[in-house]
Amino acid sequence: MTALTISTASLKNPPKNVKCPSYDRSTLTEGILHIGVGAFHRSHQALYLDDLIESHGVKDWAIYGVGIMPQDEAMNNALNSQNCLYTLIERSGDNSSARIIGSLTHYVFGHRDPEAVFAKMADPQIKIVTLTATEGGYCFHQGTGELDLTNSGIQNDLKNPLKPQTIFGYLAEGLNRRRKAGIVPFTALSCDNLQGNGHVLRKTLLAFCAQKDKELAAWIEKNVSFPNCMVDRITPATTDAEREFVRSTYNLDDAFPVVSEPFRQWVIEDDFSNGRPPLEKVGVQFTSDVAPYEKMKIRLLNASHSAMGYLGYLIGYRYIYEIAQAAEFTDYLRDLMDVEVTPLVGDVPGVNLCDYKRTLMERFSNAVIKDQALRICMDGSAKMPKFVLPSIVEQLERKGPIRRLTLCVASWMRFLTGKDEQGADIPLVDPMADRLRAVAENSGPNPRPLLELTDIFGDLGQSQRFAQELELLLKSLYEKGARETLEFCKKTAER
Ligand code: CS2
Repeated sequence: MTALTISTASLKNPPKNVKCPSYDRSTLTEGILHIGVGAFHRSHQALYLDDLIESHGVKDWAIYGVGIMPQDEAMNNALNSQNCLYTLIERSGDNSSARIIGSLTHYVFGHRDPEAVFAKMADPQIKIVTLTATEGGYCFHQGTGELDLTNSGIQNDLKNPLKPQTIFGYLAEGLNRRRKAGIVPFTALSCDNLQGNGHVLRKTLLAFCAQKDKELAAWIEKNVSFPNCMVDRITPATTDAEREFVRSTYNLDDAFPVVSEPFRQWVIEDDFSNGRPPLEKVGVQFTSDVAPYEKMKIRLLNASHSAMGYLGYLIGYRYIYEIAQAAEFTDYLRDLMDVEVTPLVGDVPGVNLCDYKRTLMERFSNAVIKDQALRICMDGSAKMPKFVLPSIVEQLERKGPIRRLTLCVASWMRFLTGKDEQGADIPLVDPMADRLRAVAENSGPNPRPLLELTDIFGDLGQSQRFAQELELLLKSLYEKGARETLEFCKKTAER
């Protein structure tokens, strides 16, 4: 049987086992503009909005999607050939469910057509701009927390405001047009894995705007709200295997489906200066303080991911579920979370941390979503300072245990040489890849030259205790290999 191509027309006669929007998409208006329509946005935020439209008839919060990176071309082609519809598959064990999401109603490739993005940002109907720009997209210096004005994207955006490359150029131009036209600004909501993501966005955007127009910066400071939020859903990158799964299981021909785990969570600070969708109706938690939730998620989930990714890859695993299920990782991951991270997390309202960690291990072990170790290992220069290093800093302050967290950093440093233990190439995906590889290759088991990169390590490189731990573990990774170093760590780390 020929597979059905996804489009508005095919929604009229969809496969029986696929849930489709029952609402008329032509009656929706777009209240949200989202920058960074990748797998995560499509498995998370777009689903919440789809639920809201489907179950509560809310029609004025459809999403206008934007891609600003050159590599978003494939998403642009796929979505625009499918009327912005796509299949979301949730998988766990033998269960799989498919749903076509209708809440994304436009997709524009800002990299080619920035003017369309500015015009939409200036449209009073847009009340919120949401962002998934990745951890590295905020271009701030780890040591100081200040916007990195030497970043080439930032420099471009200051010189060429109408041809921006970063979120800052787009937000500044869009907000400036609203200001000049006397339109209330939109709320700017970061949906990235950064602690205090709203605070970070506010600080970096104000610093960017102050470089070009002090009045604009002052107007934004006074009028724009930047809520913090915690987002969670493990969503692997789409590969041909997922396309094939959708075709063979659901008889759908989708150029860019997305596969995720069933779990999802979104906790948002209720601070929207220009209205918001009633997302509490579909399971979003609104609170006055997101900080405990963010800290729990980033320090436990994301850091454990990094700890599994680099070390697991060096040992030879390629998928996160293989690592989470491997007996050699069980005690390491448990103690990393229980001994080195949990004491820093504190109380999280309504959450039992033991249950939370147990659920994390079940989620990591999900074998059917096939989350790639290499997805986790991407962009380590941006993730390490957000997920792992802050816990080491806090443990050093309280003279607590750091060996398991330090092993994560050491395995990242070993990974950065771009060669695994058998001498095979490791594909390094990181904006700083060339620089990091060069330093890692030259310095080998000596971590000090990498530690001197203050844009990643801040002041942490000056801690003798941390440097010595790192030396010990990195030397062992080079001399004895990843598997033996993991055993050594398990045996010797403080409890
Ligand atoms: C992962 C996250 O990229 C990473 O390193 O830890 O993408 C993770 O899967 C999500 O934050 C889960 O919500």
